[in-house]
Amino acid sequence: MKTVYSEKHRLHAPKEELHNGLVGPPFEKPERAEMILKALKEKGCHEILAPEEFSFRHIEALHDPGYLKLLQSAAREWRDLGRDGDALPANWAAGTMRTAVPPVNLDGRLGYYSFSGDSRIGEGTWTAALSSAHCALTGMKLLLSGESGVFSLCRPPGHHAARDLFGGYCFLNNAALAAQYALDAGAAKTAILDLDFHHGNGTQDLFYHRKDVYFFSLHGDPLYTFPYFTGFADQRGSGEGEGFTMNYPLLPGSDAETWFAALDDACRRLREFRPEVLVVSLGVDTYEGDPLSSFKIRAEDFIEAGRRLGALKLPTLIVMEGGYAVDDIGVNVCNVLHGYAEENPA
Ligand code: SP5
Ligand code: ZN
Repeated sequence: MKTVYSEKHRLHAPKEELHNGLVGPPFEKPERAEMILKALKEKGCHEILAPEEFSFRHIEALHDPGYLKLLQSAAREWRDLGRDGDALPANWAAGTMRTAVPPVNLDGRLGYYSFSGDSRIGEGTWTAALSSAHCALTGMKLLLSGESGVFSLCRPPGHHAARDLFGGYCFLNNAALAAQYALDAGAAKTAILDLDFHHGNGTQDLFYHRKDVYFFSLHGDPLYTFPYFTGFADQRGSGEGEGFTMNYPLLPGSDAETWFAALDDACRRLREFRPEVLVVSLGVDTYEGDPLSSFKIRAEDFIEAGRRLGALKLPTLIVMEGGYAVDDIGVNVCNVLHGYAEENPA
């Protein structure tokens, strides 16, 4: 299977992360992508390609101009204020506070354009995030030129990023940008199936009012799980998009049986929708050994998950999202791709 990978992800390497009230070593780190790449190379059946560059209009199609400016300037503005380390938000508008106008002040803007305190913007974050988006766009371009399945080894991940919000380690919504690219290239309908342990709030938001992108997400119940305020079963889309968002919140500790039942339901609805292409937001943080999550998916279950994706017989772009058990992340991702390829031999 063709894999799109850029070394530029290394330019985003936050030194620390706020977690459980303490600043400690980051969960989202360059080793994640490097371990996946290493496992793919050991398998020997993957062709590794560098991403192409794409016009900025593809990014501007889904993200807000003021937001994109902040991503590009925050690290420099932070340093110009005499501060060390990476830019980090610490103030958010909640409840009835006024959000009509983006603040002038940097701390104000960092909060205005984010929803969580786990993500930092350093000198290289923008270059890495843009390159990650280019990996997804390149993967979709390959898919549209006739490949049956492509893997975009994106880092940083993307599914938490909304039109004008970063958070959950995400800055640009790679999967959403790829789906939009497919529509711009002439596809009438696409679907995004999000298997990351966390709800893909950014992707949901971007397409909530639309019927041309059907968004499915299996994730930890938001009453117990980050990002807490989104991903409920009664969120089904609105306006034209009503019925084109489908959430499967699952209780903490859910095992493979529960997860596959939800996956099968999503696959059944997905077949009925008949999209021309499928984008899979692949997080392997559903793994039983993941330090951030609580599902009980075993390494071998990921092979079966790949088979179910492959059995849909749709041109499929698999986009990397989360997964923090770094020692096992390579095997887990390879297992999904292997299962997919079993159903779709080259
Ligand atoms: C892409 C992705 O997977 N982003 C996830 C971001 C989660 N960041 C906040 C995690 C806080 C979880 N705390 C749970 C403690 C479990 N021991
Ligand atoms: Zn996740």
